[in-house]
Amino acid sequence: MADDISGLAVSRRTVLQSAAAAAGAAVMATSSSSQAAPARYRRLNVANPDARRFLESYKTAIRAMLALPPSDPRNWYRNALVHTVDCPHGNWWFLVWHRGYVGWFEQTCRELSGDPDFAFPYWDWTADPRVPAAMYEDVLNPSHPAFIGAFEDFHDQFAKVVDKSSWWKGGDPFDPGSQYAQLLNRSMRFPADLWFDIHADPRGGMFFERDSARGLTKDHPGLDVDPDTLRAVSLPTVMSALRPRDFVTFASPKTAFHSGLTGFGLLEGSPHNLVHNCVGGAYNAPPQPMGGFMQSNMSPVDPLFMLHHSNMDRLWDLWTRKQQARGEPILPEGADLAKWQREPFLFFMDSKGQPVARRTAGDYAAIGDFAYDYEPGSGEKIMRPRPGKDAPVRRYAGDIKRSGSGGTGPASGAVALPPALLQGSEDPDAPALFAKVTVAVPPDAHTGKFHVLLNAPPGAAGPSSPTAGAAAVFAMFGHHTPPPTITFTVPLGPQLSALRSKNLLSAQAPLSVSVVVEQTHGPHGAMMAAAPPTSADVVSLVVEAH
Ligand SMILES: [Cu+2]
Repeated sequence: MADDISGLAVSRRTVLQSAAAAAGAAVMATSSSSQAAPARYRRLNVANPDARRFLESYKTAIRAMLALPPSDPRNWYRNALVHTVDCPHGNWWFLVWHRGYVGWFEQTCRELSGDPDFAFPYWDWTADPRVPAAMYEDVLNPSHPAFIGAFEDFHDQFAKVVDKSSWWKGGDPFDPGSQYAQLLNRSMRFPADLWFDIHADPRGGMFFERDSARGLTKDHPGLDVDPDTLRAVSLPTVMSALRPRDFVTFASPKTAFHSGLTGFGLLEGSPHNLVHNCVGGAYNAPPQPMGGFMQSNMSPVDPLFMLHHSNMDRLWDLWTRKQQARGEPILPEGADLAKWQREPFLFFMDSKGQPVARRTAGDYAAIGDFAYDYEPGSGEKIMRPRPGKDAPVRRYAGDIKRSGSGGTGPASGAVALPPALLQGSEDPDAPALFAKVTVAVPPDAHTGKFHVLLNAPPGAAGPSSPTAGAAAVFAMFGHHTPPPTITFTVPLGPQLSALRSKNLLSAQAPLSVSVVVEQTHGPHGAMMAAAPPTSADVVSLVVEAH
């Protein structure tokens, strides 16, 4: 088992584990995502002095994993490769897959650090939008010499183990329960495809040399290098992201498989993606390094990944507790629930280097026997009591006003809303408005930013920066085949108040929504030659009052 990359071997032991997990599931169903019983482990804010002990344990675990041979599934880079071949982004399995991934990895750190209480600290980027200073210490910094310094060395060390791997062997290509079928879904037909994606893809690779392993450096650790990222992590954005009242709007849109990308909820598409790209150096200006693992599908090579994703998981747990407190659904509903629950997750490995027995999305819907909870952090005020029950979510379909180029302003959609919704209200319990905007993705927009504008003035897609007046900014993340269209969930409330205060909003006129694409980078972090922002075709528009 330790000799190849395998998740397929079903031993008597894993069968027994499955039976135990099934028995445990009945018990787990009574405890919520947010731990009805006291948790055994606590994920602390990294700024809490008590988190120091866990950072030291994390260092011990990282050193141990870097020292394990490539044949051991718990090797540091082997773990990152699990993310490379199986991570979902831009769909409704994003949160639940990463909960499983970080949860198993935390157990491995507990095992290899010898710290029986180990739990990941989380990086609350809303409270402190800088890479935590401790993450530049020792092996918490991916530029430390204990990490592999160049792609050639990485390839030399791991080519054999990838070649021998069972990932591509013996699976039924038509059975989604086989690893082989999962890999084919993402066009990884054989090991050479993986190596192409990691290194040879002219659109950008995933491996970064030691000197540019992290784009934000000790001297420049701030997310404020990019004002859009700073806004994406701000409290108003996080509070908006917690407002949706159904799982799919809060998370990201439905897809058929977890390798598919269709669009982004606010939490994933804005703070999650922009923090990845920003820490990965994608928004740096020379001479700061433009490279960095965090912008790629090998992002778990940077130890900061686990702190970023613990914060994402914290916000999911917070949203879940809010939903429970109000008697609202915490998971997909109706026929969607079974579809979401049975999606196979086949690549996770446990703290002994064995394939895990919990192999579906539904196994990670609750924190369950990972048994951690969170020290409270930013966004907690969403838990304030609310009088009465909320009205049902209302939907308003928009028209496509002008699609395609040729006009003076950007292509847009328009939606007529009841004046009461546009007039604004001081009531904090007034419905939160979200637009679900679907745009045709320009072929070169893979690394760009998407600015969603309300009532954009003519010329908003011109050469000047489109950032002022955007309702939200989204970015793509990682390496996924760009789909023909992509849907963003955009909060309207804050931008409507801004327009109202400038007398730029009529409660009677339809609201126009448009999307401007700002190209930021070419391959491998090379700066694009000042490409002017372009307008993206809006192909559908719905506004929802949550
Ligand atoms: Cu991520």
